[in-house]
Amino acid sequence: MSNSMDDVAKHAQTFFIIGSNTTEQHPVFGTMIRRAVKYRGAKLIVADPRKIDITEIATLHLRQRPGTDIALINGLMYIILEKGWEDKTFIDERCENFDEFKATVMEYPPEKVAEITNIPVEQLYETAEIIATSKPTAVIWAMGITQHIVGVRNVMDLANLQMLLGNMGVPGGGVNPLRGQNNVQGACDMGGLPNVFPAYQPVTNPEVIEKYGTAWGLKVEGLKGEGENLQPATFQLSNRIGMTVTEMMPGILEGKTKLLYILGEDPVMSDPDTKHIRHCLEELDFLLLQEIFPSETSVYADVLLPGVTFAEKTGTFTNTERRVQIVRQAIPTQGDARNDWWITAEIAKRVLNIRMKDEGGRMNENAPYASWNYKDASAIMDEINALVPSYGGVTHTRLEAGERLQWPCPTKDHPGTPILHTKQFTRGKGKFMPIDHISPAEKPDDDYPMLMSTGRVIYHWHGGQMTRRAKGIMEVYGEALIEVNPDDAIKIGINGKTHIRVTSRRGMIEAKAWVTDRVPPGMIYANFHFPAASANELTHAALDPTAKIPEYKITAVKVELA
Ligand SMILES: Nc1nc2c(c(=O)[nH]1)N[C@H]1C(S)=C(S)[C@@H](COP(=O)(O)OP(=O)(O)OC[C@H]3O[C@@H](n4cnc5c(=O)[nH]c(N)nc54)[C@H](O)[C@@H]3O)O[C@H]1N2
Ligand SMILES: Nc1nc2c(c(=O)[nH]1)N[C@H]1C(S)=C(S)[C@@H](COP(=O)(O)OP(=O)(O)OC[C@H]3O[C@@H](n4cnc5c(=O)[nH]c(N)nc54)[C@H](O)[C@@H]3O)O[C@H]1N2
Ligand SMILES: [Mo]
Repeated sequence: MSNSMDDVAKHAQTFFIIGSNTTEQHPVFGTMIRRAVKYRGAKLIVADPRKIDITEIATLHLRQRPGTDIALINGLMYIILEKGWEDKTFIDERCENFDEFKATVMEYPPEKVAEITNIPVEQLYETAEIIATSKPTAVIWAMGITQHIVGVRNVMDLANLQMLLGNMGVPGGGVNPLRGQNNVQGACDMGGLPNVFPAYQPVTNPEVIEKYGTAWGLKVEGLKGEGENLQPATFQLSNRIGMTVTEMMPGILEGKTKLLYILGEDPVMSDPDTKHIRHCLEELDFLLLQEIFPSETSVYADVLLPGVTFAEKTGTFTNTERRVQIVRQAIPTQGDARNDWWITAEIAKRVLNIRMKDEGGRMNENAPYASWNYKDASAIMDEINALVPSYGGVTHTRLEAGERLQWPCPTKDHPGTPILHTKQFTRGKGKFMPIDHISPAEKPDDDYPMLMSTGRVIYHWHGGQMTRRAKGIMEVYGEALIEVNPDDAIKIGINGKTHIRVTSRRGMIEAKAWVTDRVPPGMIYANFHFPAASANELTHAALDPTAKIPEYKITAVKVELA
C-alpha cells in the first residue's frame, strides 16, 4: 500500500474498492472500513461482479462483467476529464505523458463502456462524481484486479486514475493493493522474486552484483580449470533473471527445470490446471519439500523436511502497509522440526560448497556475511539492516521496544514512512500510461457457456492444509460450495437436488451448489480449499505477460446436474 490502514480509515472521504472481498479476506482492514462508512459517513464504491458482504454498506455497487476493469476505469476517467474534475496542478507538476494517455481515455465514452462492462451509464456518472468530488479517494484492490492476463495493466490504470485526481502522496488517498499472505510483502522485499535482490535492486545491475557478492563472499578472485590449464578468474553472483513459479512448472516438461525446492507452497492445490501440475511433478527429477504438514504436493516429494509453524518461530512478518511486525516463539518446536531459516541455511552452505568446487573457486570466508551461521533470527535482521537500504533502521531492538516501523526506514533514528510518494515518485515524475481494454484469454462459447470465477471463502485458507485440520471450522464449512445464480439453477434443473458437475477444457469437479444472487446469471464462483472439488482442476495457465500471474478469475465452463 502507498498509504496505511489507519490513515485511509481516518482520512479517506471515499473508498473505491475494486476486486477485493475486503471484509471476508482482510477482516481487520475490512472492519476499519466498515466503521469509517458507518460512523464517519465516508462514501464507499464497490466494483465487483459478486454481491460480496461489503456491498451491503456500499453507496454504490458496480457489477461489472469479469475482466472489464480497464474499460470501467477508462470510462470513469473519460467522465472526469469531460467534467473538468481532474487535478490540473498535480498533473502539471508531478506527472508526464498526459496527452498520449488522454487520447486513449477519449476512446472510452460512457455508452461504449456500458456495453463492455454491463454497468449502466448513470452509475458511471454517479461513481465519477463521487470519487472526484468527495476527495481524497483511497483506491483499494486485491486479486480481482491482478489475477488476469491484464493484471499489470489493470494496476497501471488505477495508478492513472489516482494521478489524474491528485490522490497520490496525500493522507486518505493512494494506491492500496491488499497483500494476501502474512509475509508476502516481506518475501518480495527480501528478493523473493526472479529479477531483483532485496529492496527491489535489479539482479542485472553490476553495482548491486558487486555489493552483494562482496558482502556474501561470492566475489572472489580464484583459479579456473585443471592442471596446466589453470587460469585466474573472477567469480561473482549471477546476473541472470530467473523464472517465476508459473514458468518453472511448465519448464519441467521442457527440460528447463530439473529440481524444485518448495518451501510452504502446495502447488497441487494452488497452481492452475491441476492435472497438468501433477503431470509436471511426476516428470520432475527431484522434489524437495519443506512443510509443516503432509500436503497434496508431498506425495510427489523425494525429500520432505519439517519446517515450523508461525507459533514456533521468532522473526518478522511485513504486512500489507509495509509495517514490519515482530512475532515471538510461543510454543516449543515439535518433533524433528527445525526453523525454516536454519534448514535453508544448511542447504545453502552445502550447495555453495558444491558450486565452488565445480567451478574451481573458493568463497571469501572473511567477507562479513559469508558464513550462513546465524545464531538466531535477530542475527539475520542485523544482516538485513546492513544490506537492505529500506530496512536499514528496522532493528529487532526497536521492534521489541514497540516501535511501529514502516519501510522505507533507512537509519536507526528514522521514524519510518507511513505514506509513500509525498514529494515525488520513485522514478521522479509519475508517468501516465495509455491502457486499452483487452478481452480475457478464455471466453464462454457454445461448449462451455458459463464463466467461472475463483477465490476464497472466509472460513478457509487456500489449499486448506491448515484450516481443514481445524474441527470447528470444518463444522461450519466442511465441503466446497459453488455459488450459482437462482436463474441458472432453474436452467440447470437443480430443483431440490444438491450437487452439480462443472467441466472446463482441462477437467471436471462435482460439488454442492449454493444457490444465491451473490453471483450474477451466467457466472459461478468456486474455491480451491478442498482437494475433492478444487477449482484449479478447471482453471488454466493464461499468464499476464509481465507479472506471469495466471488468469484465475476467468474460466469458461459447462454446468450440469451431477
Ligand atoms: N479467509 C481467508 N482470507 C484470506 C485468504 C484465504 O485463503 N482465506 N488468502 C489471502 C491471500 S494470499 C490473498 S491474495 C487475499 C485475496 O483477497 P481478495 O482478492 O480480496 O479475495 P478473492 O477471493 O481472490 O477475490 C477478490 C474479489 O474479486 C472479485 N472479482 C472476480 N473477478 C473480478 C474482475 O474481473 N474484476 C473485479 N474488479 N473483481 C473481480 C471476486 O468477486 C472477489 O470478490 O486474501 C487473503 N486472505
Ligand atoms: N483458483 C485459484 N487459485 C489460486 C488463487 C485464486 O484466487 N484462485 N490465489 C492464488 C494466491 S493469491 C495464492 S497466495 C496462492 C496460495 O497458495 P499456497 O501458498 O500454495 O497455499 P497455502 O495453503 O497458503 O500454503 C501452502 C503450504 O504452506 C504450509 N505452511 C504454512 N506455514 C508454514 C511455515 O511456517 N513453514 C513451512 N515450511 N510451511 C508452512 C502449509 O501447510 C501449506 O500446505 O494460491 C493461488 N491460487
Ligand atoms: Mo495471495
